[in-house]
Amino acid sequence: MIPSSTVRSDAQHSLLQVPETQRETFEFVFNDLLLASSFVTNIALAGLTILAIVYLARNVVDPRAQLIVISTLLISVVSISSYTGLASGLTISFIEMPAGHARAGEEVFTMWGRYLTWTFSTPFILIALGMIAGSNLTKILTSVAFTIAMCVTGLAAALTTSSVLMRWWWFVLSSIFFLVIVYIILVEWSAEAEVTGTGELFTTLKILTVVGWFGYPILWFLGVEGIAVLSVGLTSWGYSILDIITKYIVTMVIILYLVDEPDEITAGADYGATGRFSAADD
Ligand code: RET
Repeated sequence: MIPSSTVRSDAQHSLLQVPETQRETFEFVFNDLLLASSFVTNIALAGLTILAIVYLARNVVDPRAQLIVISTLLISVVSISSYTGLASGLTISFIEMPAGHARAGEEVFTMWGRYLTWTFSTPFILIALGMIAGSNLTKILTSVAFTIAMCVTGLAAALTTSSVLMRWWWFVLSSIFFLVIVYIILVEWSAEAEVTGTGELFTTLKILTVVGWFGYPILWFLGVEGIAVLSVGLTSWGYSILDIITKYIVTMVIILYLVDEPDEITAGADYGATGRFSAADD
């Protein structure tokens, strides 16, 4: 008997043809309403989040509070660019899966641009969280370095076509790096936030972040990159929904807290000054 995935693949080959040019990939995306809407919705939400931040935080003057605002802004700046890359067919490819994969030998739709751009967005989430907790540069930069490592090895997992074992080994490596970040958030920053006085806000952010972030490897595992039990459209919507929680909702929770410039967050006009400038000179 011919496995159903092979039949589907043959049908896909003859009916749709596996896209080869960027134009064909672009048309493939926009012929699939579920897939296209998962990209377009996020372009709209990232744009709205940018506008909301600019409007709500327009009166924030403290440089430390501003740094957190800018960090949240950059999450959506990366996101709108990331989803534009996906929607335009630029950061999507059809990749032939190796023997042993559930869709071995098939050209499988891979949204590798997601893994690539998380490399640039997740550091800004962590900078904002670490600063809210009142953590030090060592821990913030450690979390940033590990999230970059996690995303790049996740990208490698998705793009490796030589061996299914090597795909899963990349996945394991990426997951180990992920656990370092989870440890920093749950143990180090949670304790520091209590001392800083941002414990309550941090608890909300921590739950949204840790629960949301665990969804990504689960989706990778269940989606077409992993054991392939979820369709491409569903996987993409899964990531898009997780992005809404871990980026836009987290951002709005942070901004609504920051606009009042509470003492727990601010550090005075000289914060981070690189010259002899001082607020008193004004
Ligand atoms: C991958 C696959 C390999 C194993 C692990 C993963 C984790 C990804 C995470 C992504 C978070 C992304 C966010 C994006 C917001 O812009 C790469 C899926 C552990 C945790 C928050």
